[in-house]
Amino acid sequence: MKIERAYTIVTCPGRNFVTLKIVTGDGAYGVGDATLNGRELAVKAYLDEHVIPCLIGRDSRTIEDIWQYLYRGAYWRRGPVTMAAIAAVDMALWDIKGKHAGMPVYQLLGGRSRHGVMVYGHANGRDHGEAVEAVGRYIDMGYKAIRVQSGVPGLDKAYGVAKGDLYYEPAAKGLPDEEIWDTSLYLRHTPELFRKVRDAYGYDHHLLHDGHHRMTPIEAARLGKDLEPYRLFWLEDATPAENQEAFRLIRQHTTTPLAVGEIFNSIWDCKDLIREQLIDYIRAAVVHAGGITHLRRIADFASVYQVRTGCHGATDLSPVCMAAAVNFGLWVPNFGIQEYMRHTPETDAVFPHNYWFEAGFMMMDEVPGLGVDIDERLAAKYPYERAYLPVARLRDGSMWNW
Ligand code: EZ4
Ligand code: CO
Repeated sequence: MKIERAYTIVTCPGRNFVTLKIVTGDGAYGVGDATLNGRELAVKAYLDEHVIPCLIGRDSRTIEDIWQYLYRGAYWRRGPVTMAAIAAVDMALWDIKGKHAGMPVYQLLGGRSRHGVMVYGHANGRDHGEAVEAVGRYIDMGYKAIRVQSGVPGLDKAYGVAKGDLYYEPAAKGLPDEEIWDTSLYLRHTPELFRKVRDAYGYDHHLLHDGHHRMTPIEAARLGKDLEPYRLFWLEDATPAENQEAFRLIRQHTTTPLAVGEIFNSIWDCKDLIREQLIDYIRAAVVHAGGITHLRRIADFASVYQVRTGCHGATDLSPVCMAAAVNFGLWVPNFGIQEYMRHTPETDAVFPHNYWFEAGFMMMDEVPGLGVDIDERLAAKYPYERAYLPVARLRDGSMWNW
C-alpha cells in the first residue's frame, strides 16, 4: 500500500509525547512513538523535515527496506534522535501491516510464546519506611516483580522518589532542576533498604533496583556484593556503559544479575556487553533502539548468549511504545521482564490501548496491529510545554550523572 500522508503530533497530557502517524492510500493508518524526553522537538523536526518527505509514495509493506533506507541512507548513523525517528516509522509500519493482515503484531512476529508479559512496578518512598510500605501496596496490587527506590538520609533528592505513590515523573517544566548527589551515602544505606524489604515480605517476589548510572564500576561492584543476600532480580544501570568494558570489573566481583541499556540506540551499543556475557538483561526499548525491526535483531543476538530482554518502560515511553513492547514481549523467546511505570489517566485517555495489567502481567487481546491509537482531538487540548530531566552535581559542584 502506498504511503499517502505522514505527520507528527505533539501533546502534553501531563508530560510531552511525540507521535508519528502514517496513512496509506486505502485509508489504513499506523502510529509510532517518537518521544525523546527533554529533547522532543529535535525528533519532531528530524521526522518533519527529513524523514516524512522520503516516505511519501513508498510501499508501506517494505518495513525492512524502509528501515535500511533511513539508517544507511542518512549516512549519519545511530544516536538517540535518529533512532527514535526511525523507530517511530518502524512501529507505524508494523501497525499498518498488522491491520492489513487482520492480525496483532505479535502474530506477525511468530505468535505468542507466553500468556502475558511480566512487568515490574516502581515502589518508592522518601525514606526506607515509606519505601517498604510502598512495596506492600505493589504486592497487594498483584505485582510479581517490584523495583524499590528510596530517598537517602542526608540527601534532598535521589533517583526514583515520587511526589505521589503511583506516578513517578522526573521531567519538570522550566529549566533543569539541580540535585546534589553523594554516592558514599547511597552505598551505605541501600543494602539496609533491601534487608528491610526482605524482612517485611520474604523472598517470594522479584526485587529490582536502579542505580541510574551514578556509581563507578568499583562502587557498583561493592553494591552488587552487598546486595547478594537479598537475591535481586537485577541491579539496573549500575554504571554508564559508553565504555562497555566497565561492566567486566563489576561482573568479576558479584553474582547480582546486571541490566543496562535504557539509553542504548543500537546493537552496537551492547555488542560487547552481550558477547562477553557481562550483563544478564538488555534494556533497549522499541522507541529508542530503532523500532521492532532493530530490537528483534538485538534480542536474537542476545539469545545466543543467554541474555534476556528487560525493556525500559518509564512514563516518557508513550502507550504507543508500551503497546509495541507488549506485542514484542509476547513473542520474543528470550523475554525477561518489562518495566511498567503507570501513565496518568490523562495520558491513557489520549492513547486508547488494548493492553491491561492483570496479576503481575501485561495482557493483550487479539486486536489487529499494535492495538493502540491516538485521540487527536483530545491530544490537541494539551499543547507542548518545554520540560527537562533534572541534572546532578556532587557536593563540590562538579557535574555528575543524574
Ligand atoms: O530516568 O525514563 O528505569 N527507568 C528510568 C527512567 C528514566 C527516564 C528518563 O527519561 O531510569 O525513570
Ligand atoms: Co532505569
